[in-house]
Amino acid sequence: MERTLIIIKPDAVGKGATGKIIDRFIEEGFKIIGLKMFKFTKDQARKFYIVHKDRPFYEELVEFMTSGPVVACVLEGERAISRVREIIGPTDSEEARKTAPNSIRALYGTDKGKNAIHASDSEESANYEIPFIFSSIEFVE
Ligand code: IDP
Ligand code: MG
Repeated sequence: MERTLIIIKPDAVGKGATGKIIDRFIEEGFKIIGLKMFKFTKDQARKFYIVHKDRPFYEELVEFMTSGPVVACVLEGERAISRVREIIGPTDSEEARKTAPNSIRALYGTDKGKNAIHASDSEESANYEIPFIFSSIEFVE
């Protein structure tokens, strides 16, 4: 069993897609073991995305991720990290609509920045991201 973090981003929360996205992961067989809504501060968003600090889109990403509330879930399942990445689709929502039309980014994303959802991309990132957002008493098991 593996754990991974997803964050439903401000664009998707704002358009009312939170329930549909969570339901998709339930239908795909994942167990939700942590769930919360919150709003990132700029400092928190910068730290969460610290691996991207030298990328040209870093400040745009921080602005976007702090523009409204987000909903984070810890999902548990076999090969959860890679399976969830598959379900969310490629980073660019337009590309997702061409190559993975049933992916979450194809269905709810707008472009490469406003792409509806974050998911941990490796065991290393899950191990950084899950305790960044959740403390141990917030898990249901
Ligand atoms: P990922 O979310 O598919 O793992 P990353 O390359 O890790 O994609 O980028 C993190 C996030 O930064 C993306 O989900 C997206 O919101 C944003 N981002 C990535 N590339 C661009 C870009 O070229 N312009 C604007 N925002 C971007
Ligand atoms: Mg990434």
